[in-house]
Amino acid sequence: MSSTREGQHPTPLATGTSLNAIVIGAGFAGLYMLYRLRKLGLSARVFEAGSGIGGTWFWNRYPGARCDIPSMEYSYQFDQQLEQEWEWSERYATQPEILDYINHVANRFNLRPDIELNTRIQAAHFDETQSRWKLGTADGREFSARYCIMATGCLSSANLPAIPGIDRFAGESYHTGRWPHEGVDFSGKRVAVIGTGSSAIQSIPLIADQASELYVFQRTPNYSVPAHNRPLGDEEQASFKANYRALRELGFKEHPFGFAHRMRQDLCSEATAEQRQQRYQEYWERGGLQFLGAYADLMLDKDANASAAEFLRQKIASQVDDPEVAAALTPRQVVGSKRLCVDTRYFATYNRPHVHLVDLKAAPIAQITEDGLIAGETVYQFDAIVYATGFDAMTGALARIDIRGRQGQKLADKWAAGPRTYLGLASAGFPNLFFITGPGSPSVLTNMLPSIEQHVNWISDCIAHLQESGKTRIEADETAQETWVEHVNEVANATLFPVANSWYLGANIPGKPRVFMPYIGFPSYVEKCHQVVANGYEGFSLS
Ligand code: NA7
Repeated sequence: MSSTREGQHPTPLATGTSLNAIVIGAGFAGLYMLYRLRKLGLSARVFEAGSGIGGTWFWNRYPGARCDIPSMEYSYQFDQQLEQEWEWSERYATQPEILDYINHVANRFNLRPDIELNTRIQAAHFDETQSRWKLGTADGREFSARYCIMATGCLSSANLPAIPGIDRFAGESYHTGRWPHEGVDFSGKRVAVIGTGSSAIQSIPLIADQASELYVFQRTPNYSVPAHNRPLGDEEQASFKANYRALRELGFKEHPFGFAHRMRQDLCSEATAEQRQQRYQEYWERGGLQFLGAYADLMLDKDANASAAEFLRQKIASQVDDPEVAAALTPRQVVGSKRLCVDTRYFATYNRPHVHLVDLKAAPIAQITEDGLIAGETVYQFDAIVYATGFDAMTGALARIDIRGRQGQKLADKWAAGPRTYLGLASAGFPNLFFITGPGSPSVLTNMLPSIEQHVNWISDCIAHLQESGKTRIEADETAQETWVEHVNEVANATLFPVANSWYLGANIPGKPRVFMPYIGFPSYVEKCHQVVANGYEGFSLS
């Protein structure tokens, strides 16, 4: 289903305008936040740096870009009619289809008139005397608002590595997260892809279909399970829709990562070798991220995880013809400690004669040159470079804004040793500032859509409460925040998630403090948020 009606975005807001709320970012989070603020009867505007809405799905247009969460679950649930009327075409939706859906939502709820595009907010300062946020745009305008809500996304600040000579390359350069809207034709070209995370794994088979030669520069190999993507049948879709309420509920109440199914409870540590093999094979055939749910202890028990890792390593060996290439593609880290990838034809692509894997472990990239790069002693030449080098995750987009709270304290200074939030929603010293899926909340370790909706619901209920009770300020308490940060770490350290150099820890960005950022366990998190409200906004000060 496609939505073609274009709504009208507003003309630039006049400098000096005062509003009830300002939202930064027009992805899934910003759109729903605006919807809820309007329901409260508040004046609000969303500012978006891009020339269109969609956030992550506006920017990530590389070949093969798809969601790794099944389409039927990766959608809003706040409006049951919307939920019923939208039809997804495939098990895993493509980027264009998801963007189409976002545009449909914006039109359906007439959200565009309050979304200003092409506008980057570069400063947000709290005015203590008035209890209001003063926001400044890159084009020099200033506005004020009682509430400032960051809907800036977890994977929105592209990471271009600081490789010497990076500006010298005379050919075409692309980052997967900043892909040209008109697309790129690699036909007959020699192409380099740097990186082998999810974006690379999705795009490499398609780039290989066009390129005359493809060089993949790999620093760390990743595990990947097949997507087994397919068209969604009418019956399958109808049956999911008929059970939407109950299925969504499972995500909130039972599944640790917010998925719409029951998590298995049986343990790998209690299974025989034969049973494990059978179970992994069954999950391999189902495909997708749910592989990590084959047993309840895969992310808790090292030996259990090792058996799943071994299964996946064997699968790489069975897909790749050249044993040396297969060995180089074989990961050694704990499965799931770096995000598990979901692919279509990825490993088999290395069987094509024009696709070459370059293992950077042995010889890192020394420099980019005018027509290629040098890794170790070897000189490579190509016409285009694709940087599939990921993002400054979870805090990168916030760090680009000059955020100052009470007494002029900079958020960047406060978070210098790692982000400090209460529930991932707020930070002490920064009243009336909310983060949607901020660090310290389940966010990237869940299906993002229910996580976003849960946060937006919490924030709007909180604002409604402040309005009704005549209060003008809410601020997280330092002690509640520190206890929460400690708890986030404790929970993570009881699992195998923090053991690799992943972007969950900021380890992909040189100099970024190594702190595990997402909170593990969606249902317990949701319950905690309920309790906080039930106990009169426990851990917050309202005035
Ligand atoms: P990822 O998963 O962060 O992957 C980035 C890849 O780029 C990864 O293989 C990195 O290797 C590699 N990388 C980063 N910097 C360099 C340098 N300097 N040299 C060589 N290789 C480098 O980003 P994606 O965009 O693929 O996926 C992000 C998320 O989006 C994904 O998890 C899904 O949730 C959707 P490393 O592993 O750091 O050694």
